[in-house]
Amino acid sequence: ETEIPEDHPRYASLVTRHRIEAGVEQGITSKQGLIAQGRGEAFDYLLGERTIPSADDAARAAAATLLLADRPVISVNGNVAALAPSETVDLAGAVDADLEVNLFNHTDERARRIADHLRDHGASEVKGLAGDGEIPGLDHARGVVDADGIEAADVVVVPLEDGDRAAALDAMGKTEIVVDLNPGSRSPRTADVPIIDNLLRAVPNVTAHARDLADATPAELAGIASSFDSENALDAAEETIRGGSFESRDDAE
Ligand code: PTJ
Repeated sequence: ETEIPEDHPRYASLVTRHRIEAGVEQGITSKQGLIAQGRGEAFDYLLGERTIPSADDAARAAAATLLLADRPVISVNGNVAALAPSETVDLAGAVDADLEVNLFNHTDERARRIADHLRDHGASEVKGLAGDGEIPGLDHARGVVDADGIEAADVVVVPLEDGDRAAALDAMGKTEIVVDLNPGSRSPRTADVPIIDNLLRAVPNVTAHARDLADATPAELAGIASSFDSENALDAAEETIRGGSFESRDDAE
């Protein structure tokens, strides 16, 4: 384990890279996951590596949507498992959602390792190993899910989802919550609730909002969910990226 000094200006970014590397070494994260992380980091840099106000609003809307759901499922891929296993298990507990391993580049081996990894971080049940359901409209390997998991879900959290699958889930009528740092990506553009933020900040933030809303009435939750405007959230993130100046980013490399 490499020691990274906490006062290093790029501490969070270096820890994240280390986790993704370790994920690849443990057979949890795909090599493609390294590339995805690099892409995400570039957008995070442009956003100022912080949760912008519109992303916080989205996290609150996501929490309300999850608390109102009948059968919420959080989809976990190799990047999510490596970066935020405990945080993802905590979110599932806070909103009473199922966890399902769902991989873009599926192998049984990696799916099993991810399920074990989540259990090591406190998950009691992990779905995604049965593969007895499908997302219609995708080729077989990409569309396999659990019949009593994502197939039956009304609300799905798909952090870092591929655009085709986000569209196919949308066509199934799912309410989708997507976490993605790129506001131009197809998956957040398809989502009912796009959270343009780093997964590492977004997942615990949704959990914090869910805890804060634990005593809210269904009417209050519905009000929060319906007043959220996904177009505005995407526009706000894009404006932040386009309008930011490098000088205001105090940790420029
Ligand atoms: O484990 P698998 O097989 O399911 O594969 C997972 C990846 C992520 C490799 C796969 O889904 C993939 O190739 O994704 P893409 O098409 O590269 O898209 C990844 C998206 O996630 C990009 O839009 C990135 O900007 C974004 N992203 C990367 N890291 C983060 C992120 N968004 C939020 N937080 C991050 N840490």
